Amino acid sequence: MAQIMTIERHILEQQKQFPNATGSFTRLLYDIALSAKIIARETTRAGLVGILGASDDHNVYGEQQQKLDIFADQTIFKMNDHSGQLCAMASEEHEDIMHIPPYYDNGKYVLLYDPLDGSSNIDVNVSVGTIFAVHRKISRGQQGTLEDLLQPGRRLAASGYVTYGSSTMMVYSTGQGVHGFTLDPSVGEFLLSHENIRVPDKTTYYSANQGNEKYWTPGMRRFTKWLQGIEGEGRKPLGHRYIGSLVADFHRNMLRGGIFFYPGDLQEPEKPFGKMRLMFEAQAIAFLAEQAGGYGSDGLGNLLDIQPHSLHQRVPLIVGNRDLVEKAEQYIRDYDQEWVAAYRPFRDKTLTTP
Ligand code: AHM
Ligand code: MG
Repeated sequence: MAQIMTIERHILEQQKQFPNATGSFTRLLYDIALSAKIIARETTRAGLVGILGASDDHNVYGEQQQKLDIFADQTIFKMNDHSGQLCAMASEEHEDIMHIPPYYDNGKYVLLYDPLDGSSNIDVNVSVGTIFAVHRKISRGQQGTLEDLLQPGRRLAASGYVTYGSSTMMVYSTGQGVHGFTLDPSVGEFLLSHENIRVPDKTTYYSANQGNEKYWTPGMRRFTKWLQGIEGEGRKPLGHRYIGSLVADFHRNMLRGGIFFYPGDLQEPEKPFGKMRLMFEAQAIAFLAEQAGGYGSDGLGNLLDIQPHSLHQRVPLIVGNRDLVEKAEQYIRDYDQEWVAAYRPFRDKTLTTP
């Protein structure tokens, strides 16, 4: 029988490589994994709510019914606010920084998360995910600040995601490769199933909401034709796959090779940056991509080098095999000067805190 490695043991083994590690980081990742199990329990029951659930807004356990994204958001906060590892959190569901309640200890990390990404897919039984990113505290005071949260992706201590699909998987990186764990519901543990994931050289899929093509820039439209083998050197077309759940789309492409993009556009000239959020989606995903041998870009350069200026800042996201992402950058350079001129000021804006 092959050796069974739980996520907890795996994190501990990885931390052994840092002689000064106090175990704080290990506990933090373990608490995130525990939150994921609780969220998975609810997402797998989602379709039953109409049958079992409670017209009076209470579920079968007598608990108040909540929308799943709110439930996921509160679960992650509550699992992590009292552990002593964090000094602040930020969530896609909240406008502002979330401080640790005064009666709990502050720790040396901050956590950013998108509790249930792609949650519109829940009602139709399609995969959703949780995305998380961990930065080290850099400010001096006891409490965490925006300065701690708004660090470039290059400095991430860890990032990862959980995909609630045909099975629940947690995938994370602490900068030592990307590792995937599948939840075995019979024992309630995440078990190592995908060690040291590498993006394969052979590319299989491209993923984008092609319904938006008419809004895309000339460069991105031509790039798409290139992916389809219509434009350029007549390459074999890639298959098109799009779930509309970033975690699931990225996960598939990381395992099979390919590219995901949600580009910026000029549909509304004052919003040239697309849909994805830098701090809750793009940074974490770009970090994982790079750790797996791929690359994440906003079309102008490496997403991990962008200095963030606000929590809900949006960015174009182009991520996957490096050669494909660099090809997209080349098309943008060659054909999208107008868009670049509109987008660059948003990218280069600086943080202004009181
Ligand atoms: P959300 O954070 O509001 O759930 O939106 C993010 C999701 C991603 O998971 C997905 O890649 C994208 O939005 C899909 O957007 P669209 O429906 O425009 O294709
Ligand atoms: Mg989201």
